[in-house]
Amino acid sequence: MLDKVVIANRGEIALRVLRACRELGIATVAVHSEADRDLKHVRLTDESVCIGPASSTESYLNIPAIISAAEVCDATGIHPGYGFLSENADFAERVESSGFRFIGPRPETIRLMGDKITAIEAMKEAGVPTVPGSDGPLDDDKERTLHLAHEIGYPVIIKAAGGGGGRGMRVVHSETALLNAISLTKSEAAAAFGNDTVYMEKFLENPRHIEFQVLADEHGNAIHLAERDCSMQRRHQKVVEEAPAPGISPDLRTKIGERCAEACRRIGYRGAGTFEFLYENGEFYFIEMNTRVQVEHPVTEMITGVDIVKEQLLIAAGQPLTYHQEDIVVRGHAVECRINAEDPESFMPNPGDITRLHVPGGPGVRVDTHIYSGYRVPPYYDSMIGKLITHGENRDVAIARMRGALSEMVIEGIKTNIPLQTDIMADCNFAAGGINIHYLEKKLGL
Ligand code: MV4
Repeated sequence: MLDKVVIANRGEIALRVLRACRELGIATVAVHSEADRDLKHVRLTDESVCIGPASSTESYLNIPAIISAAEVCDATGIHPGYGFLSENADFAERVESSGFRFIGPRPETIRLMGDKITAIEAMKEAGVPTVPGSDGPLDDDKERTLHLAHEIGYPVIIKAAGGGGGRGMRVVHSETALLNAISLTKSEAAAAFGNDTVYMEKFLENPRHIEFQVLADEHGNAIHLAERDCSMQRRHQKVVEEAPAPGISPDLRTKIGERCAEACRRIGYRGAGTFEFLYENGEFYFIEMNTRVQVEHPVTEMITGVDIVKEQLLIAAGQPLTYHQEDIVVRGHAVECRINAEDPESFMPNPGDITRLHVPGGPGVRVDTHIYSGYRVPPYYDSMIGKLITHGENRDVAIARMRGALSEMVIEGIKTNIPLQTDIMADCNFAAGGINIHYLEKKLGL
């Protein structure tokens, strides 16, 4: 049913999707930009099509070019990876109306989750705990808005319905600043997302970012694969992720995980998905759902043994889930360090030629990367060039293996954030577990 898949992405995730396809005997079509002819997956794929110039808008975001490539190659499905068109409901719709399977949720589901207000509403109805807030859009009634903020209690946060991932939000600490903050957020949202709808939530001051992985098939089955802690971030860019989240009891994991799985059944979710929560004082608060495979999916794969990308392909092919909830057991602990081609001090991207490369190995070490010795990192795309993932029987072992892996890794010719990651792995507060979303920026003195 899925015999040939177009990989509508680049870099490490394109290679990850190619490997999953190969394992399932699915042929692959790499669609790539003019700047990406030398990508590793382009060399390994069955077929490839150049879909446009280096600029993402003309290649990886070029919907007609990607669909044409699928037609020319007689593909059956399209895997969007993460970023680019992965959460674009219009793309998913055009893929499916052109007769291909979109390897992800139904377009209506992507649209439902793309609007943060409808997403929260759907989750609240399904029994997923949410942040106290406006329960819908803010209207023009200033008195009512002021009253609402008073009821919720300051500080509050104003968020754009069309935002997400840290875009289009503003914290308000007092009544005097509220109405002005709302108008500013509305005009920014109108310009950025073409939608000036905003909502209000209680602002949580020192939360952790914990997310639950789910899988759902077209036959009404849904399971959760426990949670990841992604609190180690800078400017909304995750730097280190781990699974499971330190200090979350098996009972709480089951309780929240089951709520997420039940929500998937209720909305008829299809594919892999992530429920993002803020976690503070022992409570989970849903904020957003991601309808794609995420960068940090490997830490979940390492602790559960489930191949998430393979499951995405099987689900898209109409098969029932390979696993029941009782098959899912958390084994040990996994940590992921994102490796970026960037200046470790300024965080500025640092593309260029990789003149020498040595990758780490040994027990519990996984390297997800598309780079090779002689590869030139182009300047046009995200600076992430790979991920180092370690697994161990407990968190200390996973971290010790990550320290070893980072020390073995040699990347010459470009600057990378390996020194920063080495620093984080030596940090005693990280070692203790449970740092919050502000920790890294404070540590870096921002
Ligand atoms: C919040 C919050 C505090 N309280 N919502 C930022 C990204 C977007 N996904 C939601 N974000 C936040 N929403 C309430 N009610 C703090 C953040 C936030 C954050 C969340 C996750 C990871 C990193 C973050 C960094 C700054 C702010």
